[in-house]
Amino acid sequence: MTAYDSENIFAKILRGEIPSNRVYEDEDTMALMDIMPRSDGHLLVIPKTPCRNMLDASPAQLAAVMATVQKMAQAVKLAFEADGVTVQQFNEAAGGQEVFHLHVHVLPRHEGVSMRP
Ligand code: DGP
Repeated sequence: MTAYDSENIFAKILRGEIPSNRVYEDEDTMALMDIMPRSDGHLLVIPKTPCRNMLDASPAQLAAVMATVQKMAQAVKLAFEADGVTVQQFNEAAGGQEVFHLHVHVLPRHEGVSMRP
């Protein structure tokens, strides 16, 4: 298992070293807008504690993150009058992961509108 690197972007955001557009926060998780949105309202949910991805997450981290994902999916569906919501999550470079702090993408979707690349 690859070690957690505390210099990743989301760790810096959690430490307040770089700015972010936070839309939700609780004791265990935070949600922020994605800087490269693939749909309007595209946001990310992250745990506040160190975790590289789903492969090294604890059951408690996963439970907290997924509870927030559900809240955010319900919220963006309403806020963006979406027809549906895509939830995505990538693990390791070969699995499409670019930032190595666990995060789940929440993307509001509209009928007939493709996600941007
Ligand atoms: P991935 O690891 O493949 O799930 O992609 C990382 C995502 O994180 C990508 O959608 C862009 C987003 N992202 C990268 N840097 C930042 C940043 O500094 N702030 C925010 N809010 N999002 C970022």
